[in-house]
Amino acid sequence: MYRVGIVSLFPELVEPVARHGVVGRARERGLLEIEHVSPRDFTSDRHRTVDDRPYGGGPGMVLKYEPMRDAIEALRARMPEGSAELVMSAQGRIFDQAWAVELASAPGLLLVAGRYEGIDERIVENVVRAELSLGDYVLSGGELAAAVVVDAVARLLPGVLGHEDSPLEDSYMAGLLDCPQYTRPEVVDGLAVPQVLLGGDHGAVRRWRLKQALGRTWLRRPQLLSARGLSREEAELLEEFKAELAESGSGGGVA
Ligand code: 9D3
Repeated sequence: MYRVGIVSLFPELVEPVARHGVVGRARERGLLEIEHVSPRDFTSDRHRTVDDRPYGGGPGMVLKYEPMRDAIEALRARMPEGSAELVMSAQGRIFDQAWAVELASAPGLLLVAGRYEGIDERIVENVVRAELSLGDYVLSGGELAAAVVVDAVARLLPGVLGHEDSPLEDSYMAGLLDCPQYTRPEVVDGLAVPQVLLGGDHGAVRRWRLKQALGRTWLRRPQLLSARGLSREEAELLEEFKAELAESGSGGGVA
């Protein structure tokens, strides 16, 4: 059983992800457990104060150290030994699939989500040292980031996805953008499904999909291709893609 613990003032922002879809099913099947702890429950004053004004002045409020520390330590005591611990923060290392795989191999995952202008920096210095960012844009808190990480990690846990859920995620497509997909009808608004997908030649379908995945990755995210490298077959398929693109004379639908 993989354990996720989330420290946050707004568990209701994470809960929908925990209730529905792949993550919800994993919980129902006992493969995953998610627990929320609020720093509000670790205050001692009458107003249950979790935030205060920033030293040095400026707008907004900062989450106080002690309620945050005590919430993290209470949760940590219930997490499996060796669990990963991360503060959600735009100052962190940017999340990617390789990191999701690494997190899924730990026994559990403790995530700290902040609000307002941020968390007292001494939490990062002294309690949970690693920070994770989703990317270079501004959210209004860490809860949605925590939900993204939980979703990405949960689907990697053993037994969570049946093979039927991932027929196009065979390892040969790893590190590439997805190929285009189609379902019925065969023609709609004058647009036909590529002919190769209609015949029963599984080898031809596999090569077409791999070629499209390589071509789209080359067009849209070339740095993914240089990071991954290409097999001989892949290099040939990509050359075919480029030749067909030149022949069709268009940009290939790059957004
Ligand atoms: C530039 C923003 N800051 C101005 C001094 C204020 C601020 C904005 C947003 C402080 C905290 C936040 C909350 N963001 C997160 O908690 C967060 C986040 C993000 O904003 N972007 C990408 N990944 C993440 S992970 C957590």
